[in-house]
Amino acid sequence: MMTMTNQKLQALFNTMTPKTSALMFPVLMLGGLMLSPSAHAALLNPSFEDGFDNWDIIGDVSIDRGDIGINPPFNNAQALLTTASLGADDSPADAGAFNFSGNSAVTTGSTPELETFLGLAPGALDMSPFLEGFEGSAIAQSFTVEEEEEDLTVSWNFLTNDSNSDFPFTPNSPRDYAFVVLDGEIFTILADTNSSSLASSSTVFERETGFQSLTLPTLSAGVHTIGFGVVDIQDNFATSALLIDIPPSSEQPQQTPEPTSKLGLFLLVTFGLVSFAKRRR
Ligand SMILES: [Ca+2]
Ligand SMILES: [Ca+2]
Ligand SMILES: [Ca+2]
Repeated sequence: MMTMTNQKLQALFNTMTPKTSALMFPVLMLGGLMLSPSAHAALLNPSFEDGFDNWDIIGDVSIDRGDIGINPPFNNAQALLTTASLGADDSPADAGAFNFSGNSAVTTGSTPELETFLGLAPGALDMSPFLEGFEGSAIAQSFTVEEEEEDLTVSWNFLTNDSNSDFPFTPNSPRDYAFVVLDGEIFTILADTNSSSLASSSTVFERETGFQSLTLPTLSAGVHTIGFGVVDIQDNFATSALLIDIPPSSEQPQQTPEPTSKLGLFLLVTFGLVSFAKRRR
């Protein structure tokens, strides 16, 4: 009985195979096209919902889900960067009180770890010979822009325990700051210790700007690299931080099915064509 069934199946398979193969060819071609990598039009994982997937990070960088006391502007996660702490953390707080990742910020200037990560020249983050960068943290991502890509808008919030310089040669000069790097150049300073939008913060930091938006200019088609960072100026003390979040809508507009659903669609099309062929026979 079992043998008969197998023979019947084998006979059925033999009659079907030529036509099935002929049908499979265009379907496989279609499947191959569907399974090819899709064109990524913009930042991947811009909203940090997948942690730092697709991002490069250096220094004290962590995913914050509102634990700092400020909810992420988009969905449930935001990037938190600080200038803590190669040296002592902020007095009188215990060491590490303003470090959220367990990884220390990295050096700038003569040992330009931060500049090198961002494609900047050593010392590029110094404000002046008397207002040098000391340590900081950054995130960066390289991404491809298609011609029809919408402009990228970033939400940021600068938080600080620092104040303007009281150094005799640089009285009242701003110190720590947060910045954007685009394609290896400092594109803009987001905020510094002198920013007029700084107000008292409900977080562990003394002051914050609150979330603000930055829209980047329309980028040419091709590969670009964007970076965000925060740096200690003049000394290692009085931590500053930067929150970054980017709307998930700026993620690739050309949505394609996931591999699993692609496989499901492929099988559906294949079996659909096979049954269609069988009905015709
Ligand atoms: Ca988010
Ligand atoms: Ca520091
Ligand atoms: Ca500082």
